[in-house]
Amino acid sequence: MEQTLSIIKPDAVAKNVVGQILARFEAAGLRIAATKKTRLSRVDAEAFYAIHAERPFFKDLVDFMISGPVVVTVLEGENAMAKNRELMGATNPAEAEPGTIRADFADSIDANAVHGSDSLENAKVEISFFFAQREIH
Ligand code: RTP
Ligand code: MG
Repeated sequence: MEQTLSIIKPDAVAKNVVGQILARFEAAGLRIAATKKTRLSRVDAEAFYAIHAERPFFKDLVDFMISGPVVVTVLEGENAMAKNRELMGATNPAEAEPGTIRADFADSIDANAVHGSDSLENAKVEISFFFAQREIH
């Protein structure tokens, strides 16, 4: 069964909408295979988003991701990666389809509520960044 990584970002954790976001995953048929609340160090966030290291928004992205705790979740189900991306909506909440997580909970392109793996290959890397195999069920 396909797995993908979701991060509920510091803005959504601060807004106390973790349960509402996780409920959307379940309502869409995805299962929670692992989940935990954690806080990224600067080194963690720079490594996690290393693919964006040369982008102009990199420092803002890292600063934002370490600004408070996050909730990381392994989602499992048919087409889990694409399904999660669909539930999330566009990166910029102003462009996100109504009813998506970002349309409903995000404030800006930086504080955009959730992260989701964007390929199966990245999902594997991102899941093992946060979880040991024995923590995933
Ligand atoms: P994510 O990786 O967080 O799931 O978001 P994404 O795939 O939709 O977007 P991506 O292109 O991977 O960018 C990662 C995060 O960087 C911030 N960003 N800011 N100011 C900008 O132009 C800009 N572009 C991207 C966003 O917070 C985005 O989620
Ligand atoms: Mg991305």
